[in-house]
Amino acid sequence: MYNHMLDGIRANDHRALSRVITSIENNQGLTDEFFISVYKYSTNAIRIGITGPPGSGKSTLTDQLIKLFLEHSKSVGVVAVDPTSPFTGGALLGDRIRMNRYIWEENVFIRSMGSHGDLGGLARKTQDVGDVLAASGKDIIIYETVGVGQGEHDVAAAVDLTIVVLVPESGDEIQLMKAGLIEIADLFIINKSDRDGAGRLAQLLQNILHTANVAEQSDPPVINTIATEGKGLNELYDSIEEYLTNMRSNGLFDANRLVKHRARVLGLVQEKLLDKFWTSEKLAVLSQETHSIDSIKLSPYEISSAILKNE
Ligand SMILES: Nc1nc2c(ncn2[C@@H]2O[C@H](COP(=O)(O)OP(=O)(O)OP(=O)(O)O)[C@@H](O)[C@H]2O)c(=O)[nH]1
Ligand SMILES: [Mg+2]
Repeated sequence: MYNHMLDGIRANDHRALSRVITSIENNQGLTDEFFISVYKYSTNAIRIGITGPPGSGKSTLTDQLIKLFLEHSKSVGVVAVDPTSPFTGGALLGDRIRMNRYIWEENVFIRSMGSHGDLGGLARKTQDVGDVLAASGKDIIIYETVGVGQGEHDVAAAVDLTIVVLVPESGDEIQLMKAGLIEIADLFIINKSDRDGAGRLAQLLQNILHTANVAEQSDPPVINTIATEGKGLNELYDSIEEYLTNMRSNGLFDANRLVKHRARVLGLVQEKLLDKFWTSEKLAVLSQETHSIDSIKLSPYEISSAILKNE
């Protein structure tokens, strides 16, 4: 059965890809053996994360980037991850509107994934989906995710290059620092630069980045774009290429991948242990010990000890 699925993936059969991704989303009986066989073919793809506030233009930018990658004879897989949405399968409305022109294009595959209320598993699933798309031969995998909370960190942990999208309204220095996006960005975009304040924000950001840069590496580039008009997109494309070339030549590309690889293994081990641990008996103890408001008189330490006593 896995050979059949793997053949479909390797043949870039988009229906097969859809089916496999749905199985991953629903945790439907895919074994380690399957993921191991997919992984073998997945390491050549470059993974790019695009994150930023809701409505900042991530999908419009992704759409424009797809066009540029195609022009450079590169195939693209897109995973639009929305941790706040329970909807999955096919595209979310906004993405569908902007990206459906690629629906018959065999070198582009776009898929949205929601959380299913299961945030923990989402990070793993998006990585698995990335592997599947990579194994289908896509040169570039783009993860689009809303930067609200954990999602952007999960994406940053899974990619070779993280792009943070801001808009002129993204605010002052304190807001930018608080948003926690500074640390994860390899490259900044100030989109909607047709609006007031884009130049000012770019300047402010460059100052912050320069001050924060203690490692004496070059500061992350800040690029102004108007995604709806395609403006600044060539510059963005060139910056992506340049970033990857530099990372490769100074060895950081591989070092970065290795760190992330290790983190992925760690996460997987934790998830497997947890899955194994929470047997129905233990879940029964948990619900027994926490079934009424009186339960809060018992210390969490006491209850957890009771659950862990035979470990
Ligand atoms: N004025 C202006 N509008 C833009 C620009 N880029 C995108 N938009 C518009 O901004 C709106 C949101 O764009 P999206 O690409 O859906 O933004 P997003 O970040 O993917 O949104 P979510 O996925 O919902 O978080 C759309 O109406 C776009 O047409 C821009 O450069 N200038
Ligand atoms: Mg979007």
